[in-house]
Amino acid sequence: MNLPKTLSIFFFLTLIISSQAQEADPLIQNVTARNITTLNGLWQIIVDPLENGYYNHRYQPKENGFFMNQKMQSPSDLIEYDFDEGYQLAVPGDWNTQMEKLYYYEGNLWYKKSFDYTRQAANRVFLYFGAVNYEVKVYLNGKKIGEHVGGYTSFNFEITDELREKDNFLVLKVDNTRRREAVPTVNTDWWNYGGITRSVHLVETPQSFIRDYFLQLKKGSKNEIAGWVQAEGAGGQNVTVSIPSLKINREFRTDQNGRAEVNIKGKFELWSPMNPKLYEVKISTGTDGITDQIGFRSIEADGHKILLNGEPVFLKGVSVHEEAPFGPGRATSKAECETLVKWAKELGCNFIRLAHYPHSEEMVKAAERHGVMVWSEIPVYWTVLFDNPATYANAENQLEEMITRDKNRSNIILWSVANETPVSDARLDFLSRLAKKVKTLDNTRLTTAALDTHSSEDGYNIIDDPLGEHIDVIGINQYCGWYWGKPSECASLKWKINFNKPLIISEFGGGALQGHHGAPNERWTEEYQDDVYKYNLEMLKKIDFLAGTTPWILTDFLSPRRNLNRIQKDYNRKGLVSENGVKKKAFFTLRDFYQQLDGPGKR
Ligand code: GCB
Repeated sequence: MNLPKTLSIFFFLTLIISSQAQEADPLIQNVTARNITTLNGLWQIIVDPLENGYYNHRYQPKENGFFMNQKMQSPSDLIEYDFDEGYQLAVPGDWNTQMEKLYYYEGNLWYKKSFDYTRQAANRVFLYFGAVNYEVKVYLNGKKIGEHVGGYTSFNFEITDELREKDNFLVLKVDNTRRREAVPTVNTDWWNYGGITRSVHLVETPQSFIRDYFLQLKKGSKNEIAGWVQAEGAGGQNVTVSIPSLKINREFRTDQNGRAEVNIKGKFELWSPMNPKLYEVKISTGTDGITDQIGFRSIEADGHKILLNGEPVFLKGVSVHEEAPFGPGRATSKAECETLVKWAKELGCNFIRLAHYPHSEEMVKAAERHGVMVWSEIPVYWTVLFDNPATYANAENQLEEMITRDKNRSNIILWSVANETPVSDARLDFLSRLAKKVKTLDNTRLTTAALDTHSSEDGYNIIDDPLGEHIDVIGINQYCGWYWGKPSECASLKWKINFNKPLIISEFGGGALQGHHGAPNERWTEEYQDDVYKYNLEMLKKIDFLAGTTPWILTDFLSPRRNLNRIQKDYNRKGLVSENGVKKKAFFTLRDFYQQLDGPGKR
């Protein structure tokens, strides 16, 4: 046997295995519709940059780390920490904007929450996290429950056997150190908000329960739901799926793996921005039942057009970060998500690009209720290590977690695998594999990625990134009038596309400090930003293969790359709305453009 090859296979396997150590349980679908007890609220914390609570002075993991939540038992004891004498942070929430001394902090931090809990004797209990950035080890009552990597997706662990009625202590070791091999990598243009940024709940279920389900219209159909229900426990159970308002009540049977294939024909009122119809759908087994609000719609690409329910639709969009509408910090509440969606609606949007990572379930649901379609993406951003198998495994895991959570949301029409990644063979292999993976998880939606353009010919920008072959819809980010060219030069930019596929201009824009006025050629004024919009919108009007756009970006957002203090104060100023919620001039320019598109005979 060839030794170097054997070694490299061994190395590869070790990387994959170590990247997936103590994986979370398969995700429980639609957690908030279940019997939950929230652990949101104040948690005790210890800031531990040296990981002193985890490693000893020989850098070996400690048996008695901070996860033991030890207390002095006698006056002579030496225990150099006490969660209950330290600081507190609100969960959900990022740590950076809750405590001044953590503003720039990237590293290791411990969280602790004590609680009592009585479950019904025969039931099971799971510990659910909406998201923790970036890496977390979870301990309950001193025992390790599991770990998770990836800062923007949900995960859960079963804790039935570890849980007691009184004085549970849940300890998390959270680390948001940026790493070259991670997803995202070290280099981004958003704040690396650390901590438990989304909700934490205890979820109680019967022994045998409905873990997951996928109920959407069959690809290419408008009158047939095709999907499945995954139940825990023995096979051969009956699963009932009912939609009371349509008088649909159908029974299916699980196979030996607990999975029931579902197929339901019906006459559905289809979900659309004009009519965001959601049906109450009830799924039940002999032991469990769950209700969801599900919309049904079809989405397809036909040449350069995107068809929603069989009709061409122009995606009037805007990009959005998961940034609190009245910053700073992560958006954490339903009300904040509603505000962001409301602003997008005021702009005239029927679409948002949730950049650059999966946003909270609340955000996706808020958009769904308001008839706003969604582009959802994983943080494969700029220069991740495309030739590293562990990086691929991590990206694929985040992709799977994103799709697992949101696959029943009718407003999600696009799964995006990457943003502005440099062309290479390794990257093409990496991203095309991700695009293929999407189809194995969900073939009802379209794939996309935000690309750059690389070549020009006879005054045309040519869209020819080889990844275009592997995705359904092409996204292009371009910053004419900001990073290159003058705003007035943008109107005459011309485009050619080498693929018979829809195009979305997934970013354009420029920065302005809200309230800063001046001549249109003065950077950072609202007038300059407005000109960037005016001329770029002129350009868009002339692209006949354009299917939509998501300008960059709805609100100003924190990014440590933005160091021009007079203007930026750590904010990327390309928002159409300031961090205090005040609309800039360009907001109204984009709104007018979208209103014109709605006029008679327009797209
Ligand atoms: C981009 C990136 C986005 C940045 C933006 C900017 O191309 O995709 O993440 O924030 O440009 O403002 O430079």
